[in-house]
Amino acid sequence: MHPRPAPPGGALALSPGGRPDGGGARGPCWPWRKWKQLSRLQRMMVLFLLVVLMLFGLRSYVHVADEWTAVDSRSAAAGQMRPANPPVLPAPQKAAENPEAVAGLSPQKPQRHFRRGPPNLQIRAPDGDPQERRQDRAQRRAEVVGEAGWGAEAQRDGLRWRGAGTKLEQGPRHPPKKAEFFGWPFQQQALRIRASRTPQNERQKAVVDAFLHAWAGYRKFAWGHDELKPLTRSFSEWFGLGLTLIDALDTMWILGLKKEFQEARKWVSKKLRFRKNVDVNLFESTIRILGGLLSAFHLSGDILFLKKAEDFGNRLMPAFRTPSKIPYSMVNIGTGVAHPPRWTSDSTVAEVTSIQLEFRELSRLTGDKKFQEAAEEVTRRVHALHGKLDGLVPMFINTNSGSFTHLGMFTLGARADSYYEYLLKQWIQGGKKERQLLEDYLEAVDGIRKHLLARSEPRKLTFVGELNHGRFSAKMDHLVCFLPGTLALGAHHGLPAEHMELAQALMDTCYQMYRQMETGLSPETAHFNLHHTKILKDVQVKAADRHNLLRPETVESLFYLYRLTGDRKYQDWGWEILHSFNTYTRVPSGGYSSISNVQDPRHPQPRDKMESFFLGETLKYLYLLFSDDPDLLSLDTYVFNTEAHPLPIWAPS
Ligand code: DMJ
Repeated sequence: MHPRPAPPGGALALSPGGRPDGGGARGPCWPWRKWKQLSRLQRMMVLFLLVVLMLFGLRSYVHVADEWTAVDSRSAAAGQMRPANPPVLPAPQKAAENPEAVAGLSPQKPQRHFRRGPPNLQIRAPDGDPQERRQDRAQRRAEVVGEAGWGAEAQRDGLRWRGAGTKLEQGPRHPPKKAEFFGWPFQQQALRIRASRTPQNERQKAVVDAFLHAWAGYRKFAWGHDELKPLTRSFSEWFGLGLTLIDALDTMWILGLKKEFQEARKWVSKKLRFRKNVDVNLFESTIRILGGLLSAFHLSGDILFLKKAEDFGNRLMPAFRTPSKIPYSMVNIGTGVAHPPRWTSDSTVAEVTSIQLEFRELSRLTGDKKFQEAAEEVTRRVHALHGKLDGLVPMFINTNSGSFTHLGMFTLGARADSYYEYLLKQWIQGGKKERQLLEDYLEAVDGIRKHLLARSEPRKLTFVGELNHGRFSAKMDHLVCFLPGTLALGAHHGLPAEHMELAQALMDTCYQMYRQMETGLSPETAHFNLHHTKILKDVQVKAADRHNLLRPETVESLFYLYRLTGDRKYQDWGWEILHSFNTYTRVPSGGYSSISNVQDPRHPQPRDKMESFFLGETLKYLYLLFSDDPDLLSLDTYVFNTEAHPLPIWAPS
């Protein structure tokens, strides 16, 4: 039987229960007859319902299609170990060795260094959530039809929060920036770190095991929160931004934990939102969140991380709006209101001088100079200040006057430590051209030698003490144990050989801070014995300093010392330390916990907290320490920020 012709107006297609070909169980005319029997109101309602259903259908189709595209590109991206922009590029054959060359970035093709022309539309961001991809597509369309720059920027400004309050920041507008931002990072020659493809030795596998154990606890009990509380199987919030997850992203990539990385990446894409009424500490959030996102971007090549970094960087900028240009410690990333801590108008010197690597890199990647300018202005001002002692800086700086406060107190520990680290590392990052940074660093190392070094009894360990208005104190924070690594790194980059000698002497001391404790774990602060006696050990501990927070500085320095000397004793020391972490801080249900007493192996008193830097730094440096591959994050290609996030060294121009 031939179907009857469809009634005019295509009503069949809208008829509930009918088939588009006009057929049906009760004969072709049945639905039409029924339709005609309906009142006008009933027909309107049916039509309305159908339209609503169609709209829903269309929406879910678009969503599912987006998800599938994302899954596809994600699995493709998963095999790609591609830092987006390593300026010190490896020999091309290295990339060629890798069969998973990125489309359009074939190692055979000539290198395209720092090309800043119009974006190459063939090169797509590897991934992103559907909304972000739609924004990208809109941006690219605008560029194709010649709307890039002013038009596209205006369009994006509407989407993007910039700076204080709800007001959009009216910064200088530079039309070419967006083209650079979207185009150039993907046009670089591919350098892949071969982490997940390099066979792991037994010690590295033990680190991976430790990481997975820590991650399992975080995943089960603290997913998306700042820190795991492994004993109570809960979490604590500091900024409420998934701190541990972000800090751990690049560690997962380096350890070859692709599945875990992808799951975390999905959280960043779907859940991480910075439009939040929350105060963050400028320094801590810069080194952990901004540094973590930038490094994840470089290693994975996934633009999602760069976009998040740019968004976050913009939200930190109000911190620099102070009378002195020395930033406040705290900034609300939702309201854009920045302020010093409640009890003072000071910031610490380490805080304001250890954000430069990240802000400079953010400017380089986005083409937006404001980040770099704000951070470097701080460097310039601190450089010119009075109150230093042979290159050593006091611990506090006032955000109104821009001057040092609490003069006469000098330490390489808390509140000043990474000032010294970032002098050297910025100099390396910038291609060793910024002389002022180098001079300040060299002067400071001389200042350390002159004023802060001493030797303990009975083992004559060289340590870095503190100076308080001319009085020397034989006190050294575990934090100071970053120094051997930094000194060794400087020597590797051409600074005097004595720096390496001092690095080795201090490395012994930091190891002894672990070795001389009953648990094999260092206290937070050591007091060195200066008296000739055989009864006392070199390392003395006060009751208030007996805790261990799973800090990284010693294993960080062990990594540098092994990488740069090849002496295996450093690996063995790190292996002992990992063993102690596993014995005294590992919580069976998942995670590791800081402890309150490193001198009591029977009751180390777990504190119920796993700091984000245990995954971001401690385990990463242990893994790198046990690697015998100098190309795994080569020290000639990358510089690690103070939270162990590798950033590329810029090519010399
Ligand atoms: C980390 O956040 C960084 O290493 C910082 O430089 C010092 N404090 C912790 C680790 O101890």
